[in-house]
Amino acid sequence: MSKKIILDCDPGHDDAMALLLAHGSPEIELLAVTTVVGNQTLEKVTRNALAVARIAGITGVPFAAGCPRPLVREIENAPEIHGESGLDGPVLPAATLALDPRHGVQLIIDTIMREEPGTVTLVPTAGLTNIAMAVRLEPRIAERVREVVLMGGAYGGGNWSAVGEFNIVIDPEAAHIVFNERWPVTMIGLDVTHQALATPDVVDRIAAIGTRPAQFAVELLAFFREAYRDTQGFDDPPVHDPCAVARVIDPTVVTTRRAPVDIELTGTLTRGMTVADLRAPAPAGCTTQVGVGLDRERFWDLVVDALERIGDVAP
Ligand code: PIR
Ligand code: CA
Repeated sequence: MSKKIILDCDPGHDDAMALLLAHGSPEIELLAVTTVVGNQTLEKVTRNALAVARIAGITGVPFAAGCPRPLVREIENAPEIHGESGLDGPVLPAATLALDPRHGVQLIIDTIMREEPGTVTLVPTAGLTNIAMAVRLEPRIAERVREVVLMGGAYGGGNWSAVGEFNIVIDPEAAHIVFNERWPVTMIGLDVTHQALATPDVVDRIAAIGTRPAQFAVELLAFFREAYRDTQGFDDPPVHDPCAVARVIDPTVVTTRRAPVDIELTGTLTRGMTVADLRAPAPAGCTTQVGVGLDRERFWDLVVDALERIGDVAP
């Protein structure tokens, strides 16, 4: 049985890879795609999402724009990682899909309330503004979603501060809402995604597929490699967001531990830290899990397989 997901994203090179993985995976039924301010402005990430849809040949899936700024904080984007467009590198085609007229938050709510309870998984790969807004506007979604599997956070060191990960730091209040809801949350943080390195052999495998969408992925990874080398000192770029999708496709790809997680809102050095209490055992009723390990081989097999299944898409 395939798993129904809503992808909430801010493309973003790795968000684009997550969209390709979701679209190309037979285990996933992509119900909706929503965008949120993050790596770039809402306008830019939304345009990028629609461009990726065209490149991947995604049709019949509603795309909607969500929140243009975080709940409390000022807007923070990441142009040093994703460029001025949010998806620098490949040439992006004009959109062919029309945006859904609904607000992204409304699309999330409508989709969850329409489907059978317990069947929809929320997959946020950006700041959690839309998800927090959705559960405040329609609290019943907290019991209705199957789970939230998000890319964000870290327990072993950050990328936007010493201990903070970008998706949480840019809207910690939204993250606080999401992590303290009744729904099950699986946090796929940097501890996992820094193991998902697009090494040259991985890029070669993708290039060998020889299709336009695969070539697009190669171009994304080439830009991401340079950005990560120049700004973060990484030899190979970590492809964060597809790790959350991979966890939904096959839970064994990411090993997790059940542990309480809360969000630091007031620290001077630690604001936006995902404080995970990994002292075993987790208390009864703990609703949060934290990703601790990645089956790299299986992960990249899933990505390559998805791109092969997407095949060639007419321009
Ligand atoms: C990646 C991101 C932001 C900043 C850096 N340095 C690297 C984006 C990715 O799209 C991913 O969702 C998450 N935020 C990783 O922190
Ligand atoms: Ca992202």
